[in-house]
Amino acid sequence: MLRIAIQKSGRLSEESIKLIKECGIKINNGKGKLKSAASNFPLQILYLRDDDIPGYVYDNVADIGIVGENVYLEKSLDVQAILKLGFSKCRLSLAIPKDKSYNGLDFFKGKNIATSYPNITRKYLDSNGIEADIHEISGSVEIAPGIGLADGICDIVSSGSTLLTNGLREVETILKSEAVLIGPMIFDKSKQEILDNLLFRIKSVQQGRNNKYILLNAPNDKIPEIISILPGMKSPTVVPLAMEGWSSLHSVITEDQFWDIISNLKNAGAEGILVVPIEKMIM
Ligand code: PRT
Ligand code: ZN
Repeated sequence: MLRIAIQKSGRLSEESIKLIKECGIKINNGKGKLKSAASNFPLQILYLRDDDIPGYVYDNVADIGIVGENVYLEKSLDVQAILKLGFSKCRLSLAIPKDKSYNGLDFFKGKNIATSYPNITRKYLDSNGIEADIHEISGSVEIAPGIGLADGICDIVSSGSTLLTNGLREVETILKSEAVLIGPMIFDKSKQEILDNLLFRIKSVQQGRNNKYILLNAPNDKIPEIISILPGMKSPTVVPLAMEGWSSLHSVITEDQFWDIISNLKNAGAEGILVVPIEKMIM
């Protein structure tokens, strides 16, 4: 049995549960539950506050966990980041009142910075040779400059609208963060086997999310040109259509690639282009 700790409720919880379910693992995640067991995979899920997850993994209360890199790095415990998960993306940034002029990091010399991330902030300032006072506060960091508690803040930014409504502007990005799967430095053999199976499933889901199945029709004489436009992968499947002289081409491309090549495909004579999501992809 492998125990995974995920956030009980918040910005990580929905995507964490979705990922587990997309791995084909059946869980009953009723409201208010503290833990649940999967019915078709040796996995137990513990629902916790995100800040506690690295500590629980370190103490072996949970075997693995899902947290933001920001929390993982702030706790700086002896646990490892096993895999980036691609959701709950955000950044940790320094921000100052928008009417203050900013001429680089020297601005912060001898200033007060309010943050819930004192360790990451301190490390960043130290590595840049800036001495500043760090005020650790646990929430509503963005109001600190407005009430005279600090000259600037270091906080999580996503859209930037929280900064804007509090009269602040982002001046430095310290860290780009996304959800990560964390675990201990060393696993038991039996746990490692379950983890390997889980990682195989997660990677198949991730590959599926990043790729699309593309189908298109083309006159046979256009096929070589169309194949030259379709990026990467092995050669596409070419299936004859009922209509004489026409074929259907099937291939796999990443979503970004699709938007880059769509007009080239059309110009080369492709018609009836379908782009279909892939549920899982095993490389
Ligand atoms: O209760 P618990 O302790 O479990 O949850 P929490 O309240 O500490 O965390 P939660 O759910 O807010 O965030 C969990 C994780 O999501 C964070 O550790 C980040 O890795 C990630 N994440 C992604 C964010 C954001 N986006 C985000 N926008 N975490 C926080 N915010 C906050 C930020 O603190 C600020 O107040 O949203 C505000 C900024 O958002 P914008 O869009 O206005 O810029
Ligand atoms: Zn938290």
